Amino acid sequence: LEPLYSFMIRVRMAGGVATAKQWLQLDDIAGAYSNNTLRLTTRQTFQFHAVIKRNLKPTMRSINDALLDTIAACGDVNRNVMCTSLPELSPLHATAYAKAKEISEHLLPKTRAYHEIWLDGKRVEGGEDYEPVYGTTYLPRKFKIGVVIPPSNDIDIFSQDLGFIAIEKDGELIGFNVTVGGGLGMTHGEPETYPRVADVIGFCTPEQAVTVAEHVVALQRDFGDRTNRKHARLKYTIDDRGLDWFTEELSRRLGFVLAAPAGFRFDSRGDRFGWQQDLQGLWHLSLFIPEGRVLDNDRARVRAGLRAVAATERVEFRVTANQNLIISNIKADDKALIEKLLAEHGIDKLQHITPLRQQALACVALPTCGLAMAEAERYLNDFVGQTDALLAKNGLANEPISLRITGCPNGCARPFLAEIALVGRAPGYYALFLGGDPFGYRLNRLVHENADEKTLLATLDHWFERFARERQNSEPFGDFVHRLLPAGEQA
Ligand code: SRM
Ligand code: SF4
Repeated sequence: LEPLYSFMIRVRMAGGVATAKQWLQLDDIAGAYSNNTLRLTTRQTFQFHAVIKRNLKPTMRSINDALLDTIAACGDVNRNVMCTSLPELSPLHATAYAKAKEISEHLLPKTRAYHEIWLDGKRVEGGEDYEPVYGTTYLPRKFKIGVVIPPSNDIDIFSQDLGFIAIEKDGELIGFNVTVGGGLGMTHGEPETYPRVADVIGFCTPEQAVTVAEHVVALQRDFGDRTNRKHARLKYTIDDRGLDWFTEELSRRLGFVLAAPAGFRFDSRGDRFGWQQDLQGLWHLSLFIPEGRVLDNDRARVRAGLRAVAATERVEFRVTANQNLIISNIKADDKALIEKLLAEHGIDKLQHITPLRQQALACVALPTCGLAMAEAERYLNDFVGQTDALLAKNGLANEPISLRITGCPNGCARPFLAEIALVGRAPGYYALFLGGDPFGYRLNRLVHENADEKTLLATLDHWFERFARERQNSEPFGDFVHRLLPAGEQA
């Protein structure tokens, strides 16, 4: 008798866009083969949890029937390409999203093995497939790409191995600033592993973007560390050899030099909840989904409600990088119907939340993540509630502060870019980091190596009290802590 192995399956979905039909099919899979939930991820896609071994093939086939797949959602290849999801910037969004999709398709492994193993099962003639980008060795490690449209930095562009910052002129996309070397994973107590924010290295035209992506990936394929997986991301290749070496090698391979970066500015990172109308007159509704988990429980019937919305077939869905959802492309005449369906399932009531909760993020962690040291998704609701109470006590109830929790230092909810971050060390214990900025430019700093809940809350209370008393003008919380906490000092 074999043990009851269960697996996580992640869908590939560039930019997080799914049709209503695909939503219904994914929801069917959640019911038939998974644990009756859909998990929205921080890279804008879906995960199925608790898929037992004998259901792997039927699940993969059903995903394929939905015209989606799981190719390159994991592994040492380019992962799900992210793209800003705010739809009101439609003209720019359409071209930027198309570019994200093109990069995603271009960097997809060409191997037929996926189809052989999971779908038709037939061996494809001609032996091993030729991999023009990945070669025979693939990459030393995972690789992440994002396309962001200022002023929103919803996808945390500085955390990506390779980023494209859309630059516009008179409402048209004229090109991208290119960023390289972001990455967040680290290991507690091993300073040679560290989170790093990306550098802006230049500007390329929309036509050059795919070539730039291919050559940056190939450069990492050729120079990334293949002897130590903890040192195998692009950020370490750049730090070991220097940014000048990197840009020169990239220019040599491209056959041209990137232009000087254009000016840009971010002014937000969270989702803009509620209704928004785009320039074509279509409506988009950004919904808060607690902990990014689409399920029915005593708070609301989110899964049933979204299924009912999808069944109208008059909408599209966009998963945001903050594990929320945009119901998209709604005609004015259909708005009332969508609102009615959401109200019938209690989803409207979930939307009345504090600014802290609006931005709060947690990774999956326990019970499904094998690397988790502490709770995250299941702790978020409780910890946000307690932190909100402290903010209210200090007269700060409406402060839009970013709070992120992960079960370990791999950084799946991008904690090191938050103003407040809890990073799991052991059950009930977290390292506390403070002082990131609100828009994702700066890393936060360690203020407690190993704190229980009481210590975490006492430390936050101390900083909130000082913030309420000593902040300068409308200085954000993260900037305040960053200003007052000398480098290297712990609370
Ligand atoms: Fe992640 C590994 C979940 C975004 C850095 N991540 C994992 C695994 C697969 C655990 C494992 O290897 O056994 C987690 C599955 C847990 C579960 O039970 O579902 C996991 N990562 C997630 C998700 C689902 C978190 C979430 O709650 O949304 C995100 C899925 C993204 C996706 O759709 O593709 C997720 N992971 C991230 C991010 C954020 C991002 O990409 O924007 C990061 C930090 C950015 C980065 O990569 O530097 C991230 N995950 C990691 C790492 C550390 C990599 C490193 O360089 O050290 C690992 C561990 C590893 O690769 O060995 C990891
Ligand atoms: Fe798991 Fe750690 Fe990622 Fe959380 S941060 S999902 S605990 S690997």
